[in-house]
Parts: sequence; structure tokens; C-alpha cells
Amino acid sequence: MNIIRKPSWAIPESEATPEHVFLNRRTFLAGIAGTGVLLGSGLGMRPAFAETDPSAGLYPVERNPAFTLDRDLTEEDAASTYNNFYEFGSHKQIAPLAQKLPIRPWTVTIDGLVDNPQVLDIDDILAKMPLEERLYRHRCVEAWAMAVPWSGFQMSELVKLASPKPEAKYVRFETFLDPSVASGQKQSWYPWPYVEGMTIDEANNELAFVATGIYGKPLAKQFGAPIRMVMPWKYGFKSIKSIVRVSFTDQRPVSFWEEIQGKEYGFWANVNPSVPHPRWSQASERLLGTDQRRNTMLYNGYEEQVAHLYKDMEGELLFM
Ligand SMILES: Nc1nc2c(c(=O)[nH]1)N[C@H]1C(S)=C(S)[C@@H](COP(=O)(O)O)O[C@H]1N2
Ligand SMILES: [Mo]
Repeated sequence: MNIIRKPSWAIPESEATPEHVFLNRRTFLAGIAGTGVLLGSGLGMRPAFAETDPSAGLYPVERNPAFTLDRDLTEEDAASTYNNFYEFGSHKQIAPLAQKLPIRPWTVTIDGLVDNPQVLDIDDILAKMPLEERLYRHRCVEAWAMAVPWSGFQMSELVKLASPKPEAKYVRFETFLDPSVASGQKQSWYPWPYVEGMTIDEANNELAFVATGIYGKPLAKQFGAPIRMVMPWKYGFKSIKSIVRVSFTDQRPVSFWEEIQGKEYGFWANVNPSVPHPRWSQASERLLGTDQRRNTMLYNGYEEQVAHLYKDMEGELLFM
């Protein structure tokens, strides 16, 4: 049994963290006009860290019009230069460091209480799954937010592929473990690898999404390439990056942040403006790449789609 001891500065900070989002706007809308990806968004786009990815030819994928937004998309330069990816450091400027992550070959192991345990190659997953684009809000527990176009597939497709046994109640996800490329993983007070979890009902909700791309391209490494979760009604730490293992279990998984600081980061972590974090308010959020704030929305604005999942769960700490 590990006793986790960690310095207090290793805990996610709220607005105390100075922002270093230097927008380096390089607009050449003309260059993407033919792609249809971001038309109407007003974004100029260019990859912050261009690199050839073997799946590049798959994107852009068709946008699913069912998932629209109440706000502008975040500029790609802002979203891709301000990231949480503790494997590469406990600060936001991890993008250059994350480029060290090798993303081929890459496999995802599906195991546990399933009829179809298997090891899937990332390119087979990409070939097999119905890829689409969705515009989602994202709300970090630290009170910053963004709105981005994810590409990928609905998580329920992966559940179907695994075919969980009736005893399975939860899905547990694991990120890669390789301290030789991710120097943050040499910090032994963290319980590596990063783990997250959800119920199978949550995984089967139509909003639960597996992202393999963003901004009409394969995921840049700092976003959690080559495959990550997106749970838009929950605080961002639930959206685990660079997944190598998906296990179906009858035990509620203990997630990375819950293990570190369970009183501040719980299992459910649903967004709620009126339940403050023990160290800061969640009433409003800062929009990345702008100087604007907005009021936080219950379930990050997805109440209609997800509130039913939490009926009759009054005893649970649903909002931390
Ligand atoms: N493996 C892993 N996944 C992770 C994290 C992390 O540090 N490691 N950070 C989480 C947090 S706190 C947030 S807000 C989002 C940030 O996603 P983004 O950097 O793509 O915006 O990733 C989540 N997934
Ligand atoms: Mo976060």
C-alpha cells in the first residue's frame, strides 16, 4: 500500500495560477475555407505543433449537428497551449514536453468483466468506429472553461464492442505509464498511472465521447493523443487522456485525483455552480483565450441529457 505524500503545490490551483496564454493569432481562414470544419466559427486555425500523424487523412469528419453551443469556439492556439497533463508537469505549458509521447504503435486493452476481452490497435479502432465531430463545452475544476470541436465516437460504441457481463457496473480507464518520456511520472508522490472511472450507465449516455481528434485533425499530443475520454457534464479531470486500458468491473474505481485528495476531488465530479470547491467558488468560469467570464451551468449545461442518471442518489457527493 502506497502512502501518498505530496507537496500542497501539486494540487490543482484555481485562479491563483498566472495565465500564460499568449495568443499568437495566425489567421488564414482562406487556407481552411474548403474544409468545412470551422466555417462559421470565425476561427483562424493552424496546428501549434504540426506533425504528421498516420490518421491525419481521416479528418475532418462530419459534424453531428445535434451538439451545438451557446458560445464561440475557443481559439485553437489558446486551447492547445494551456493544458492539464500532469504526466508532463504540474503546469499548463506542457505542450512542447508532450511532443515526446510516442503515439504509434498504440494499443488499448479491453479487459475485466466482458465477453470480448481484446487488445485493439489504435488504427483498427479508428477504422472500425463511426467518427463524427461534436462541439462541446469543457469545464475544468479550476474554473477555466473552453468550447472545442472534438472528433471521435460515442463511448457507447466501445461498451458495445466490449460486451460487458451483467455483473459489470463501472468502467475504469488507465493512461500510459512511461516515466522515460513523461517526466512528471518520476514524481513519486503521485499515484501513477492516471486512472479515471465512471458507471456503465454514464459510459452509455449519448454525451460520453471518446476523442481521437480535435479542430478537424488528429488529437495534438497535449490533448491526450491518440485517444482520450470527454465527459462534458463533469469537471475536466474525469476526461482522462492517452488511454491504454479500459476495464469493466463491479468495483467503483478510485481515480487519480480522488486517491490524492478525495475530500476535494470525488468520483462523481458533476459540474454545479452552487457547490464550491473547498478552496474556491465554482459560480463562474474563465473562458480560455479571452478575458471573459460566464456563469457556470449545472451539469455544465447538459442537465437535460444527464440529470436522470443521478435520480435517487441524494446520499452521494454528486458535485465534487
Ligand atoms: N492522463 C491525464 N488525463 C487528464 C489530465 C492529466 O493530468 N492526465 N488532466 C485532466 C484535467 S484536470 C483536465 S481539465 C483536462 C484538460 O484537457 P485539455 O488539456 O485537453 O484541455 O484533461 C484531464 N485529463
Ligand atoms: Mo481540470
